[in-house]
Amino acid sequence: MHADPHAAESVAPRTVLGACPHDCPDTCSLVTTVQGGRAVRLVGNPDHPHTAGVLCTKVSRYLERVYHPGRLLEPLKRIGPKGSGRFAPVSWDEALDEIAARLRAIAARDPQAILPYSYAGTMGLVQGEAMAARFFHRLGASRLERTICASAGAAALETTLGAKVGMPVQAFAHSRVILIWGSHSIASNLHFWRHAQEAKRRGAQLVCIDPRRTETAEKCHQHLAVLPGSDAALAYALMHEAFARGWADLDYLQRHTLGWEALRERALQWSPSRAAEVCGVPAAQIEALARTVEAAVRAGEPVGIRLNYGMQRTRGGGNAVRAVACLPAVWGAWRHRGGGLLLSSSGAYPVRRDALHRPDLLARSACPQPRSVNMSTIGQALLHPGDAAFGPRIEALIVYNSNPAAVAPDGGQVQRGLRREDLFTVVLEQFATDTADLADFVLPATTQLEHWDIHLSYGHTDVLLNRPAIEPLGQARPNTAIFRALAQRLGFDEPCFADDDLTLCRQAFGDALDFEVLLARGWVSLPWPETPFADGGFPTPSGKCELASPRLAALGLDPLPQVLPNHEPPGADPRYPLALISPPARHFLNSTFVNVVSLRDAEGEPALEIHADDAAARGIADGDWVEVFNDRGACRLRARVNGRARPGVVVGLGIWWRKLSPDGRNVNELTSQALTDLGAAPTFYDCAVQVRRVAAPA
Ligand SMILES: Nc1nc2c(c(=O)[nH]1)N[C@H]1C(S)=C(S)[C@@H](COP(=O)(O)OP(=O)(O)OC[C@H]3O[C@@H](n4cnc5c(=O)[nH]c(N)nc54)[C@H](O)[C@@H]3O)O[C@H]1N2
Ligand SMILES: Nc1nc2c(c(=O)[nH]1)N[C@H]1C(S)=C(S)[C@@H](COP(=O)(O)OP(=O)(O)OC[C@H]3O[C@@H](n4cnc5c(=O)[nH]c(N)nc54)[C@H](O)[C@@H]3O)O[C@H]1N2
Ligand code: SF4
Ligand SMILES: [Mo]
Repeated sequence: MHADPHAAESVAPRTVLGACPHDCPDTCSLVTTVQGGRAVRLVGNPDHPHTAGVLCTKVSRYLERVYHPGRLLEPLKRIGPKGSGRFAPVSWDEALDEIAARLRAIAARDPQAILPYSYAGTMGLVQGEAMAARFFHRLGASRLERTICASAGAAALETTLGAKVGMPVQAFAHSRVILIWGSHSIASNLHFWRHAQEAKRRGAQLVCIDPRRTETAEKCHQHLAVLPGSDAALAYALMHEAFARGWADLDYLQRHTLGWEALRERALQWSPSRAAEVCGVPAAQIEALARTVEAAVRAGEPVGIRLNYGMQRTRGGGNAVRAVACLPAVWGAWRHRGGGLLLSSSGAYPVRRDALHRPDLLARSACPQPRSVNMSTIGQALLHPGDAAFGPRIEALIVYNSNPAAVAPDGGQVQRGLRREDLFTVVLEQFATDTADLADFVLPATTQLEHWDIHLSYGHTDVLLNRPAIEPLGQARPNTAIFRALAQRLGFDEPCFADDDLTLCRQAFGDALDFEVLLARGWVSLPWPETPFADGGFPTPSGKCELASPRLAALGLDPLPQVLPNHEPPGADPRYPLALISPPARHFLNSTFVNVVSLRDAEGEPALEIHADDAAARGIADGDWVEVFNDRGACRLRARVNGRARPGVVVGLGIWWRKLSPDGRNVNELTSQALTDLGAAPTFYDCAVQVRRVAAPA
């Protein structure tokens, strides 16, 4: 006779290895303790070198999220007018049958009228775009351009270095100088910060380049509070100093780069004093930074740049990343362990996206070449009536792993689009988010503790496996199961729709990694060199670091990185003289965790940081309620005169849920749908506003 495994489990706790699913470069390894079928403890895996047993505050609270009283546990169907928040529970069969019938009817006219909308609510390759991609390919639905976060920087890296690759994160422990550029590492890249701290203990100089005086900036030796969108000018001034003062590594440039003479010519036009005007900082600060780098370069010591996405959210963001990506070549920094640059490591993975996503299924669909819709202009897209250029009006929206009502720019337009009575919206969610409130059907999704997945990272080069630790709560189902069920109802009988989640995990890398090791240990390190470009060998077509890009030249574009003004240059419009940036809050992850009470309490209230001079000029004191506004919209926030905002720049921290904000709106009321130079990405931090004091919201 066998013992009842559940009876045994109720006494003996067991541990399950998982992976943090969130959109964060650190991709931590998790250890969940389960007792009696319930997860009772969740910690960072001490055996995984990158995690080193440490989780950030938010994910240390992941169990509060999993067992949150607001978890969606049954399918819901809207019964009141759109946006009324009135839903009734229905069975899975009823929900899936009706959704399938609606999609079938729309697809019979034109499947492109159906649009998936998803991003990185989970970074998992399986619960992300695996079964979902298969489903939408087979249907012939519109494709979604997933640009909302990183596509400008990605395009820039691909142009200059050839791929989303860079120095290994652990090498920063050996850097002599670290430029933390457009990154609030303590909030959004904690496990890199560990290496930066170690370098600091060994005597390294840390420099932060960020308009905001973040906790990270406070702990660096130098802080350049540049204006948003001015990074390309700063990068050129640093190149100016290297070329003009004779410490550029001409040997490296000659052997391993393309176009360095042209780059030098342009750099010599960017003296520190010229750049200082664009950046809004004293020239002496730029010169001091150049001297810090020069001393290290002349001594043959490594200079590392931890570039992050903060700098690419303005009109010229792609070119800014290109300009910064030239620096390690000009300095010869790639030669040394601890030298070079890291923006993203995700290009290092031999992931088999075609095996997971099956784009070949398009050929079997009713629309083998569907149009693409940019997720960053979803407001415009939803309001578009449809025409020959745009294609059909969007009639159905299937949202998973994303909360566009809160996170997409120009929130007023997004609201109007999502509130269309004739739009059929299905939202797969764990919680009743702002987006779920506007759905026709809400389908309850599992959390990371309840499903299988496999993860790559954009901050290191390990693969992690996530095993389910507990049974799905209530009637929640993994995204994969929901798309499998829809595929079945639409009569998609290709065998790939029957693949289970563990099979999908195996397919992600095929034989490019040893899956048995992954199953046993939870993570596998892919080989990645300490000094990937010490001898050149860039993954560009030329094999060189393409400072001037032949590919851009062939398109008739400027081959060199450009210094582009913002769409809404700081201070240019007297009606809206302040530049608003809205970077992540430390205790939220985008709009995730805003509903976790302990984390929301840690953040306090939706706030606007403002410099003392800008506050005084408007009669605003710390703690006053203010309205931030421009032509697109307005929102009410609590003023914080706390020394973090520089003059001319205000900071609306974090993407609060609209419905958990004092006036039911958030900072994305202000942001625009204008796009970046490269990568067609949003320009969240390129946003001119005015601020005035108001009475407290009712
Ligand atoms: N705690 C926490 N961690 C997160 C997230 C979160 O919401 N909360 N979000 C995750 C996601 S999806 C991403 S993409 C990353 C984002 O994290 P990062 O890649 O670090 O990017 P941001 O946080 O957008 O911006 C980083 C810093 O850049 C500054 N910045 C703004 N504009 C400019 C500029 O023009 N130039 C320069 N030099 N700096 C500028 C901001 O003030 C901010 O402090 O973090 C991830 N990690
Ligand atoms: N103003 C401003 N706006 C921004 C930014 C900014 O800096 N400023 N940052 C932008 C950036 S960098 C990004 S990446 C985007 C992020 O935008 P989103 O990708 O929309 O990220 P989240 O807000 O975290 O929402 C993810 C949702 O997915 C859900 N989810 C998680 N796991 C699963 C799952 O397994 N199944 C299902 N069905 N759902 C799941 C979560 O509950 C959550 O509601 O926001 C962007 N918006
Ligand atoms: S959000 Fe980032 S730092 Fe926090 S646990 Fe997840 S991967 Fe680690
Ligand atoms: Mo992001």
